[in-house]
Amino acid sequence: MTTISNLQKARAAYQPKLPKALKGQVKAVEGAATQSVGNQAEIKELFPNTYGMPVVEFACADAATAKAPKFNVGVILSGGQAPGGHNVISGIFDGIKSLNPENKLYGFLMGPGGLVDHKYMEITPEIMDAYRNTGGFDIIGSGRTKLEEVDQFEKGIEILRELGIKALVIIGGDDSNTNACVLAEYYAAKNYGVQVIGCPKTIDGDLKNEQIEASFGFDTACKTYSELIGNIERDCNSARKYWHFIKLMGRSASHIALECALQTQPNVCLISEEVEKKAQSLDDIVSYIASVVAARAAKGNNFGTVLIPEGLIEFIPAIKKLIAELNDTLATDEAKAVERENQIAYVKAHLSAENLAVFESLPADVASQLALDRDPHGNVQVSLIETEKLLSRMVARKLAEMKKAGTYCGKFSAQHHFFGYEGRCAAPSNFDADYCYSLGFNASRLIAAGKTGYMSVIRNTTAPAEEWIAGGVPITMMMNLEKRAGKFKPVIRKALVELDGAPYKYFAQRREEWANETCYLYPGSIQYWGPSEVCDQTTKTLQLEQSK
Ligand code: FBP
Repeated sequence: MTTISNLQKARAAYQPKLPKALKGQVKAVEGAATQSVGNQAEIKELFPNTYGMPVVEFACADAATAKAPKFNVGVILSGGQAPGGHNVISGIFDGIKSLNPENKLYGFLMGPGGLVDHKYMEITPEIMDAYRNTGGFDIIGSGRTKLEEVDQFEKGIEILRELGIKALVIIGGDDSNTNACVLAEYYAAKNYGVQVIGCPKTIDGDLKNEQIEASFGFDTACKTYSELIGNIERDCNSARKYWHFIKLMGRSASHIALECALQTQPNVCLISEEVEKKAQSLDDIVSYIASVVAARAAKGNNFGTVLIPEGLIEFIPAIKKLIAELNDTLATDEAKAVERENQIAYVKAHLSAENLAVFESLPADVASQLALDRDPHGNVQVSLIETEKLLSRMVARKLAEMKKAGTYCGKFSAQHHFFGYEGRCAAPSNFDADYCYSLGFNASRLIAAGKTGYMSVIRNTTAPAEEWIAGGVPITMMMNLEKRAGKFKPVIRKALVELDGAPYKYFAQRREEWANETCYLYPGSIQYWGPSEVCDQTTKTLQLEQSK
């Protein structure tokens, strides 16, 4: 018997808000032809059938249209979990049923691999109702199989045909949406008659650009981490004896760390993009933290909080260079054949003298993580590197030297935390519940309009949901060529924290005060019912970016 909590029961009854334009009949208004953000000639050549398509915006249509002919849709959840995934699916479900109640939605199981291996389930109304407004991806599961080979696409079309599926929606991050575009192009080139639509997911917040204001899940994940950070700040301000080193998920980009800093005002927050810009070394970073610890100690405050973005290590220029050479070294067939226990010796034998020196200067656990497994998209698995412990160890050493030199006279005791998996499956905030449902419902309208190779996009998101703008953006528009696993590949450009952007500037102007004073903010838990200024606020990042 399935039991659910009272909160889940009450939350199941929540009806997510939709933009006005999606509430009745819609018409697609098309803009001008588009171009990719970089390498236009190359991207055009690689995507001859899906390049240059116009941006689409939906508007209310006056005339009611006849019931649409029946069609089926498939959906895939790809990559790391993000709050609101179930609502994207319920948006697609309600969207296609509103076009024709006989339409069916099939979910492919455990990520893109389900399409290739023909593992699927029909999402019935009863199943759908059990997952509305809940966190997690457990309705169909997720996975990181990379869809990039022709035989995978061909295996996919077999099952899509068998199930009468007219369109596939891939819910994923930058890499998964890149693959969605490759699949859309392949099916279009072959005239297979199956459309592919992407949806922008990732707690990391790095899938955003002029067209996409935010990836879903970022809002809830940051609010969840900020609640925990606020609790730790209050504990540390009560006991006054610990420095808390908190690593935050987010892969390469520091959007999550920055947003959490804006919500909680910690004593230190490192921003990887700034470290790279200023060409800081590990020692520079350690010296900065130690100087804040010493300044607070001089006022009798032997406590504090330090936020560390997960990808920090990759942005230290010397380490970035090392990772680039490691990526190329590990991408060869010869390297792939090396036994795991011999891999470190193999890379050491192949590194340049400069990179070998950096490699050998790192603690053994960090060095081996950089040299070992990549995820299926070729990324270093930064969530496995314990930067919070590495930094606190090095700060303790630096403070000991400062004590000897008479420049520090405090006590330093550290606690370590890693907040990542805690936030990825949280029940979606009202913003994510509404945003995700709208993204899914909107995807059903892109399918009905016959679009393929588009990403579902909802804009104007700091306004009330009624005023949100719904439409689609050709995925090729967001692409450029980047080096992956030793080769240049078409990929969606990842959005890193912009140092001339409003969120970073707001933080940079206040961080000195936050370092020296104790100005903690305690955001508390996500609220679902109550005044709109408590329940329906977007992230501070989005508010600052849209200057509201
Ligand atoms: P996506 O990019 O797939 O959304 O994943 C986000 C993320 O949570 C990163 O922040 C983190 O580095 C990574 O997934 C962890 O991956 P895994 O779940 O495979 O451990």
